[in-house]
Amino acid sequence: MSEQTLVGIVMGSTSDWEVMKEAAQICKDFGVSFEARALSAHRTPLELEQWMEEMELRGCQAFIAGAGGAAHLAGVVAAKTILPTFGVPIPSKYLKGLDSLLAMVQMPKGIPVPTLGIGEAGAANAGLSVVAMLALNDVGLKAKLIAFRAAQAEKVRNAKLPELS
Ligand code: RP5
Repeated sequence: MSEQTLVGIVMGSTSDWEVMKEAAQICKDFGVSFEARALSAHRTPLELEQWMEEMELRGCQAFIAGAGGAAHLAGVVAAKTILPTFGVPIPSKYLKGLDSLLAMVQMPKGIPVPTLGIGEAGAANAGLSVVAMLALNDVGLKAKLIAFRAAQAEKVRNAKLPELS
């Protein structure tokens, strides 16, 4: 069997990659194996299902799904698996991602989609949420997450505000 791939990152379109690459970058930085694909709930529903099945066979532990507009992708992914599925609302052309956010976060009771903020910060935080989840059973990953937090705190402590002119 091929090596385990812990995280499946899926987005509705290649146009979502600029945002979703933030989630992939977090996985990469923490040494968490992932596969990222552009697969749509409405354009390629069969391929989405096949990929998800394959990911589960490869030992996937969580999905991150990003989509824009009537962003049903995360809900569809969550419906097809019991693995945790995190949603990332992608900024949309006319409603700036508010449509994507509401479509994801307002899932009816029973099939949750823990939803992050709109855009890059949401994508990065989805990655960090998955890292935190995996760190529950991985001491090495836990240490990396603690170090990441400490480095962030140190940056704030050392920050200097600009002088007044
Ligand atoms: C959604 O429609 C995608 O997630 C993307 O955010 C949006 C626009 O897709 P493209 O027209 O750029 O392919 O399905």
